Amino acid sequence: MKLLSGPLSMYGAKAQIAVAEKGIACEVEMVPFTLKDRYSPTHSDVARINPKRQVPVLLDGTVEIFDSTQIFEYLEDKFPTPALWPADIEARAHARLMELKSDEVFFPSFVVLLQTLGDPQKPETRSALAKIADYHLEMDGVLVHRDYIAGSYTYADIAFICASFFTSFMGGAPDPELRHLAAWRKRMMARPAVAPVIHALAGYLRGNGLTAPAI
Ligand SMILES: N[C@@H](CCC(=O)N[C@@H](CS)C(=O)NCC(=O)O)C(=O)O
Repeated sequence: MKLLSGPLSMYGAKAQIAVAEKGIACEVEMVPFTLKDRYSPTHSDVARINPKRQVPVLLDGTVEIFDSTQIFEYLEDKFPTPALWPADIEARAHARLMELKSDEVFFPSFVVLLQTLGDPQKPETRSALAKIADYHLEMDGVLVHRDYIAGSYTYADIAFICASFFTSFMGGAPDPELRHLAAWRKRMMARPAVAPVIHALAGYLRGNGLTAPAI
């Protein structure tokens, strides 16, 4: 099995953590990426397999798929243990929704910050930071009575630790007073499958003269 990811890819990091949690023998290859030229030139397998020309891409024999959430589903079907979706149908629906919200409700605010370069004078920056802060508050509430977002540890946690690393980098670090969220981040960073992936992202930022968020 081979996973194509990128050294600064939020979605790629999700798939890398999932593969590590499952303990799968999988080669992880970082596609060419620079801050200046981004993903150009596109890796040949990414161009061939993904019409969106994005990472992550997973190759496993005849299976060649893209999109981090599709990869989660494939890994879960092929390697059911340790389970990373809850067994209970309702809890599973909730976990899937929280995974989607991290990618599609929370993370887009990071994209706005990238576009404005976090300029506090721009109303879009202030609006994005406010949305990030609101989401952190919501997640702190979710974590009051549970260790993980959907109860047991799931892909929803993997998605949110990756997304919140990136938003923190652009000035959207969570308020340290949100102690349930802070405890969750500590719990996540204690996981052997999570810490190396997040530290590698931070290392890439530092290696390129950027300040990595404390996490
Ligand atoms: N929904 C996709 C998003 C993938 C994505 O946006 N990948 C980014 C890297 S984090 C990428 O490859 N961007 C290159 C491009 O869009 O040209 C997923 O979950 O995998």
